[in-house]
Amino acid sequence: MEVDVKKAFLSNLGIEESNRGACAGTWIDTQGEPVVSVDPTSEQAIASVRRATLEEYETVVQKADAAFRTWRMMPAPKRGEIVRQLGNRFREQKGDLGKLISLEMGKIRSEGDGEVQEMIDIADFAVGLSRQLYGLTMQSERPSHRMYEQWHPLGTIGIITAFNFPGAVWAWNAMIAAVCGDTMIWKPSHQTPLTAIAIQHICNEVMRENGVEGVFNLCVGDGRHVGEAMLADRRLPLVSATGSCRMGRRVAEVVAKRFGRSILELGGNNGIIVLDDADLELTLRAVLFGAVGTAGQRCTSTRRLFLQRGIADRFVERLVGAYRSVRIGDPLDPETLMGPLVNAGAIDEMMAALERAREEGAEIVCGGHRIDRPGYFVEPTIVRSDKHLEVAREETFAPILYVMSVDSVDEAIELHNSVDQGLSSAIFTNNMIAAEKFLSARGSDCGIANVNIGTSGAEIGGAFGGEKDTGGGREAGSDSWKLYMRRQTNTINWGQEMPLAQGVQFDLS
Ligand code: UN1
Repeated sequence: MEVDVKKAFLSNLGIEESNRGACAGTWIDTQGEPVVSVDPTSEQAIASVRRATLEEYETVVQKADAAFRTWRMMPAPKRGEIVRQLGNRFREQKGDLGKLISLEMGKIRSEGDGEVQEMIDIADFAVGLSRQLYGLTMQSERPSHRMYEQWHPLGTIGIITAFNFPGAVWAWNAMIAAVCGDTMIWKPSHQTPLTAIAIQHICNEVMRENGVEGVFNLCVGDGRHVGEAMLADRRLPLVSATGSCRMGRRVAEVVAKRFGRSILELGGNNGIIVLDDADLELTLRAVLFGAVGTAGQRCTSTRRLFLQRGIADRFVERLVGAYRSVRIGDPLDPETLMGPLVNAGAIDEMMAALERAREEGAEIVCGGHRIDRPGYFVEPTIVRSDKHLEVAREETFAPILYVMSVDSVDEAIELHNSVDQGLSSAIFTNNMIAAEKFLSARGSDCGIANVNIGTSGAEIGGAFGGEKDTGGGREAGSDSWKLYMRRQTNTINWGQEMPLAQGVQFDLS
């Protein structure tokens, strides 16, 4: 983008050359170390943000906590109405926000727009949900007693997000938390603070129009300071965090110590099983999107491929052909299918993983190099080996696909489940028995298991998250909302007696 055009585009989204990094109703003049957001395509600085200090964080929590006291008393459908307006604003700004995400994070335009669509979708979902925060009624064992449960707002929620979905994952949490009556503090990734600033401006506008303040709050800060403060802060009854397993372990530990609740969406190591009878056209497209889409930087990216022997060589050959025709380049160019990695460190990690694969005796079938041009570009890479590589047990946030051959669906499931992570999984087959086996209790051990659909690109309607080291959290659709509220069981005696449960007698005289 031309410098002037870029400046105008950013300023339209409320982004200046230097930005304040915290907002609680109004923007706070943050005094922390500035963080520079770098365009991974050009390696040029886009703009900078001043991080919040611990004192500024304190101001944000106090405001959020004060706002909770009123927000929780607003009827949920009224909160839903405000979320509806927010969703509409995302609709209006979809193009610009999508472009900003592409610029700052490096995903291609269509995926940037798709991410904003995911924000719109979850807003719509939350609007409907605002009239459906249902509790159950139960049959009391005591005469003239009524028993039921209701759901109350929980408090101020901490939302910690990663660079790869700089808008959607916040929205999954924020839209649901908002209709549930919670206020929130968002700590975005230091790689993508500008997307957060733009979104915060939109929230501010909508909230101002509704005469409400302090529901959506922002705190760009250091993990070691602001992040740690959030984890230890008893005023945040729930911390929802997306990131690495290492980071999640720390979140779980510190939050649990104070009996807080956490929602963890951590690393994935997602596999696709392809059986001999699969529709290979369909499979090819799904594997390509899963492994190369977002340059392999989704939690749900396909990292491992288990091919039944009958089709293995043929499929790899076709996959290599497809990999070679992937257009790599500027994510804002509509012709591009794969943009850059997020930073130079990501390239180093990718190269280190490939080195380990070679040491373990694997073959790099295609790709494997950094591309010699400005920006953090790499070739999408296929690694083939006879056994399950040790390096393939770890999540490397890069477009590396480890391919293994298997004899049967049982062997494939066993290998598939042998890693520590458990986010997303898929099988490609037209054999109903194999598919059902994969979905059964002895099948995939992941939070998401698909048939003839790849591992990435889940819709918001389902609960999103995974098992084992993925952290066990669930966000977005289904009944994930329950984690953002507190449950209260109520029993009402409308009779003149005081019978005790379990038939206990406790009378004077
Ligand atoms: C993530 O990578 O953290 O299912 C989220 C998907 C997207 C969300 C990914 N809807 O790939």
